[in-house]
Amino acid sequence: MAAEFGSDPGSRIKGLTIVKPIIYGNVARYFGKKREEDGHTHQWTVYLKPYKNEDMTSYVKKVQFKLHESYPNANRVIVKPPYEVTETGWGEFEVVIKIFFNDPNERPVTIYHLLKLFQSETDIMLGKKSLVLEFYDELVFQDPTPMTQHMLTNVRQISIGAYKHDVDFEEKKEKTLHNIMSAKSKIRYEISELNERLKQSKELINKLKDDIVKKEKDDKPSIKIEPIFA
Ligand code: SLL
Repeated sequence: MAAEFGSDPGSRIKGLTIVKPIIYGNVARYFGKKREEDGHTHQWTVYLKPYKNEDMTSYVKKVQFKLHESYPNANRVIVKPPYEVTETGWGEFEVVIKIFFNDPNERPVTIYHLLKLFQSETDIMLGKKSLVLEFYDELVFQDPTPMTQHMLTNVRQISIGAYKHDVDFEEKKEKTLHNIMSAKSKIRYEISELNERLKQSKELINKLKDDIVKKEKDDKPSIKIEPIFA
Protein backbone atom coordinates (compact mmCIF):
# COMPACT_ATOMS: atom_id res chain seq x y z
CA MET A 1 0.00 0.00 0.00
CA ALA A 2 2.83 2.37 0.90
CA ALA A 3 4.06 2.34 -2.68
CA GLU A 4 0.96 4.28 -3.75
CA PHE A 5 2.03 7.19 -1.61
CA GLY A 6 5.44 7.99 -2.94
CA SER A 7 8.86 6.65 -2.30
CA ASP A 8 9.11 8.04 1.24
CA PRO A 9 6.23 6.59 3.26
CA GLY A 10 7.46 8.44 6.34
CA SER A 11 7.07 11.92 4.81
CA ARG A 12 4.49 14.11 6.49
CA ILE A 13 2.03 16.77 5.42
CA LYS A 14 3.16 19.72 7.56
CA GLY A 15 0.47 21.90 9.05
CA LEU A 16 -2.40 19.46 8.48
CA THR A 17 -4.46 18.25 11.44
CA ILE A 18 -7.23 15.68 11.11
CA VAL A 19 -9.48 14.99 14.09
CA LYS A 20 -11.50 11.82 14.58
CA PRO A 21 -13.99 12.03 17.43
CA ILE A 22 -14.47 8.84 19.43
CA ILE A 23 -16.53 7.48 22.29
CA TYR A 24 -15.20 5.02 24.83
CA GLY A 25 -16.53 3.59 28.05
CA ASN A 26 -18.47 0.71 29.49
CA VAL A 27 -21.93 -0.56 30.23
CA ALA A 28 -22.62 -2.90 33.15
CA ARG A 29 -25.56 -4.91 34.40
CA TYR A 30 -25.99 -6.38 37.86
CA PHE A 31 -27.06 -10.04 37.96
CA GLY A 32 -29.32 -9.28 40.93
CA LYS A 33 -27.20 -11.52 43.12
CA LYS A 34 -23.75 -12.97 43.49
CA ARG A 35 -23.22 -15.96 41.23
CA GLU A 36 -22.53 -19.09 43.28
CA GLU A 37 -19.80 -20.71 41.21
CA ASP A 38 -17.41 -17.79 40.71
CA GLY A 39 -18.67 -14.92 42.84
CA HIS A 40 -19.29 -12.77 39.79
CA THR A 41 -21.95 -10.11 40.18
CA HIS A 42 -22.02 -8.18 36.89
CA GLN A 43 -21.81 -8.51 33.16
CA TRP A 44 -20.03 -5.65 31.44
CA THR A 45 -18.89 -4.47 28.03
CA VAL A 46 -16.03 -2.07 27.50
CA TYR A 47 -15.92 -0.42 24.08
CA LEU A 48 -14.41 2.06 21.69
CA LYS A 49 -16.51 3.45 18.87
CA PRO A 50 -16.49 6.32 16.42
CA TYR A 51 -18.54 9.35 17.42
CA LYS A 52 -19.90 9.57 13.90
CA ASN A 53 -21.09 6.50 12.06
CA GLU A 54 -17.81 5.78 10.35
CA ASP A 55 -16.05 2.56 9.61
CA MET A 56 -12.80 2.89 11.57
CA THR A 57 -11.19 -0.10 9.84
CA SER A 58 -9.92 2.23 7.11
CA TYR A 59 -7.34 3.61 9.55
CA VAL A 60 -7.48 1.39 12.66
CA LYS A 61 -5.52 -1.83 12.54
CA LYS A 62 -6.54 -3.22 15.91
CA VAL A 63 -7.66 -2.23 19.38
CA GLN A 64 -6.15 -3.84 22.41
CA PHE A 65 -8.10 -3.96 25.67
CA LYS A 66 -5.89 -4.78 28.62
CA LEU A 67 -8.00 -6.17 31.44
CA HIS A 68 -7.17 -6.80 35.10
CA GLU A 69 -4.72 -9.64 35.50
CA SER A 70 -7.35 -11.73 37.30
CA TYR A 71 -8.83 -12.38 33.85
CA PRO A 72 -7.52 -15.20 31.69
CA ASN A 73 -5.51 -13.84 28.72
CA ALA A 74 -5.99 -10.29 29.94
CA ASN A 75 -4.74 -8.82 26.65
CA ARG A 76 -7.73 -8.88 24.34
CA VAL A 77 -7.05 -7.82 20.78
CA ILE A 78 -9.96 -6.86 18.53
CA VAL A 79 -9.19 -6.47 14.85
CA LYS A 80 -12.57 -5.39 13.52
CA PRO A 81 -15.63 -3.52 14.82
CA PRO A 82 -17.31 -3.58 17.14
CA TYR A 83 -14.20 -2.84 19.18
CA GLU A 84 -15.45 -4.21 22.47
CA VAL A 85 -14.97 -6.85 25.13
CA THR A 86 -17.82 -8.39 27.10
CA GLU A 87 -17.05 -10.20 30.35
CA THR A 88 -18.45 -10.96 33.75
CA GLY A 89 -16.80 -10.15 37.05
CA TRP A 90 -17.05 -8.83 40.56
CA GLY A 91 -14.71 -5.84 40.68
CA GLU A 92 -13.91 -2.53 39.07
CA PHE A 93 -10.49 -1.86 37.57
CA GLU A 94 -8.69 0.24 34.99
CA VAL A 95 -8.90 -0.96 31.40
CA VAL A 96 -6.09 0.15 29.11
CA ILE A 97 -7.38 0.68 25.59
CA LYS A 98 -4.63 0.89 22.99
CA ILE A 99 -5.44 1.83 19.42
CA PHE A 100 -3.07 0.74 16.66
CA PHE A 101 -3.21 2.31 13.22
CA ASN A 102 -2.81 0.84 9.77
CA ASP A 103 -0.04 3.28 9.03
CA PRO A 104 3.01 2.02 10.94
CA ASN A 105 4.26 5.63 11.09
CA GLU A 106 1.34 6.59 13.35
CA ARG A 107 2.11 5.88 16.97
CA PRO A 108 -0.53 3.90 18.88
CA VAL A 109 -2.87 5.90 21.14
CA THR A 110 -3.55 4.76 24.70
CA ILE A 111 -6.71 5.53 26.66
CA TYR A 112 -7.33 4.62 30.30
CA HIS A 113 -10.87 3.80 31.33
CA LEU A 114 -11.99 3.01 34.86
CA LEU A 115 -14.47 0.21 34.38
CA LYS A 116 -17.52 0.98 36.47
CA LEU A 117 -19.86 -1.70 37.77
CA PHE A 118 -21.59 -0.32 40.80
CA GLN A 119 -24.51 2.03 40.46
CA SER A 120 -25.13 5.01 42.68
CA GLU A 121 -27.78 4.74 45.43
CA THR A 122 -30.09 7.04 43.48
CA ASP A 123 -29.86 4.99 40.30
CA ILE A 124 -30.64 1.86 42.29
CA MET A 125 -33.62 3.61 43.87
CA LEU A 126 -34.77 4.76 40.45
CA GLY A 127 -34.76 1.08 39.47
CA LYS A 128 -32.18 1.46 36.72
CA LYS A 129 -31.18 -1.96 35.45
CA SER A 130 -27.89 -1.06 33.84
CA LEU A 131 -25.18 1.53 33.99
CA VAL A 132 -23.40 3.45 31.24
CA LEU A 133 -20.19 5.39 31.70
CA GLU A 134 -18.86 6.76 28.45
CA PHE A 135 -16.68 9.63 27.35
CA TYR A 136 -16.08 11.74 24.28
CA ASP A 137 -12.52 12.18 23.10
CA GLU A 138 -10.64 12.90 19.89
CA LEU A 139 -7.90 11.15 17.96
CA VAL A 140 -5.76 14.00 16.66
CA PHE A 141 -3.53 13.30 13.69
CA GLN A 142 -0.98 16.06 13.38
CA ASP A 143 1.16 16.33 10.24
CA PRO A 144 -0.08 12.93 9.00
CA THR A 145 1.67 10.94 6.34
CA PRO A 146 -0.04 10.99 2.91
CA MET A 147 -1.08 7.40 3.60
CA THR A 148 -2.82 8.28 6.86
CA GLN A 149 -4.43 11.32 5.29
CA HIS A 150 -5.82 9.10 2.56
CA MET A 151 -7.12 6.54 5.05
CA LEU A 152 -8.64 9.18 7.33
CA THR A 153 -10.51 10.95 4.58
CA ASN A 154 -11.77 7.86 2.79
CA VAL A 155 -13.97 6.32 5.44
CA ARG A 156 -17.21 4.52 4.81
CA GLN A 157 -20.43 5.25 6.69
CA ILE A 158 -21.41 2.21 8.73
CA SER A 159 -25.13 2.64 8.57
CA ILE A 160 -27.74 4.92 7.18
CA GLY A 161 -29.98 6.67 9.63
CA ALA A 162 -29.25 8.25 12.97
CA TYR A 163 -26.28 6.99 14.91
CA LYS A 164 -26.92 7.31 18.61
CA HIS A 165 -24.85 7.02 21.75
CA ASP A 166 -26.18 6.42 25.25
CA VAL A 167 -24.94 9.80 26.34
CA ASP A 168 -26.27 12.75 24.35
CA PHE A 169 -22.96 14.55 23.77
CA GLU A 170 -24.56 17.26 21.62
CA GLU A 171 -26.81 18.18 24.53
CA LYS A 172 -23.85 18.00 26.89
CA LYS A 173 -21.91 20.32 24.59
CA GLU A 174 -24.81 22.80 24.49
CA LYS A 175 -25.16 22.74 28.28
CA THR A 176 -21.42 23.12 28.84
CA LEU A 177 -21.29 26.01 26.38
CA HIS A 178 -24.25 27.64 28.08
CA ASN A 179 -22.57 27.26 31.50
CA ILE A 180 -19.35 28.78 30.19
CA MET A 181 -21.24 31.72 28.66
CA SER A 182 -23.18 32.47 31.83
CA ALA A 183 -20.05 32.14 33.96
CA LYS A 184 -18.34 34.54 31.58
CA SER A 185 -21.07 37.16 31.82
CA LYS A 186 -21.19 36.78 35.61
CA ILE A 187 -17.46 37.40 35.79
CA ARG A 188 -17.74 40.33 33.39
CA TYR A 189 -20.39 41.85 35.68
CA GLU A 190 -18.24 41.25 38.78
CA ILE A 191 -15.25 42.89 37.10
CA SER A 192 -17.28 45.97 36.20
CA GLU A 193 -18.65 46.15 39.76
CA LEU A 194 -15.12 45.99 41.17
CA ASN A 195 -13.91 48.59 38.69
CA GLU A 196 -16.71 50.87 39.78
CA ARG A 197 -15.76 50.40 43.44
CA LEU A 198 -12.12 51.01 42.60
CA LYS A 199 -13.09 54.24 40.85
CA GLN A 200 -15.11 55.37 43.86
CA SER A 201 -12.28 54.52 46.26
CA LYS A 202 -9.80 56.44 44.12
CA GLU A 203 -12.12 59.44 44.12
CA LEU A 204 -12.46 59.22 47.87
CA ILE A 205 -8.69 59.01 48.32
CA ASN A 206 -8.21 62.10 46.17
CA LYS A 207 -10.88 63.99 48.09
CA LEU A 208 -9.28 63.05 51.42
CA LYS A 209 -5.87 64.08 50.12
CA ASP A 210 -7.30 67.45 49.11
CA ASP A 211 -8.91 67.79 52.53
CA ILE A 212 -5.59 67.09 54.25
CA VAL A 213 -3.79 69.66 52.13
CA LYS A 214 -6.54 72.19 52.86
CA LYS A 215 -6.54 71.43 56.57
CA GLU A 216 -2.76 71.65 56.77
CA LYS A 217 -2.95 75.06 55.15
CA ASP A 218 -5.72 76.22 57.46
CA ASP A 219 -4.25 75.25 60.80
CA LYS A 220 -0.61 75.97 60.15
CA PRO A 221 0.89 76.11 63.63
CA SER A 222 2.84 79.24 64.54
CA ILE A 223 5.52 77.08 66.18
CA LYS A 224 6.76 74.19 64.14
CA ILE A 225 6.59 70.91 66.03
CA GLU A 226 9.16 68.40 64.92
CA PRO A 227 7.90 64.79 64.75
CA ILE A 228 9.47 62.55 67.39
CA PHE A 229 10.37 59.77 65.02
CA ALA A 230 11.68 61.58 62.05
C1 SLL B 1 -10.74 -4.70 43.22
N1 SLL B 1 -8.74 -3.68 42.35
O1 SLL B 1 -10.16 -5.29 44.14
C2 SLL B 1 -9.91 -4.34 42.00
C3 SLL B 1 -9.66 -5.54 41.19
C4 SLL B 1 -10.60 -7.19 39.67
C5 SLL B 1 -11.84 -7.69 39.09
C6 SLL B 1 -10.86 -5.97 40.50
C7 SLL B 1 -12.18 -11.12 37.99
C8 SLL B 1 -13.10 -12.05 37.40
C9 SLL B 1 -12.50 -13.40 37.28
C10 SLL B 1 -12.69 -9.76 38.35
O2 SLL B 1 -13.86 -9.42 38.41
N2 SLL B 1 -11.69 -8.98 38.64
O3 SLL B 1 -12.01 -13.89 38.27
O4 SLL B 1 -12.62 -13.96 36.22
O5 SLL B 1 -11.91 -4.37 43.29
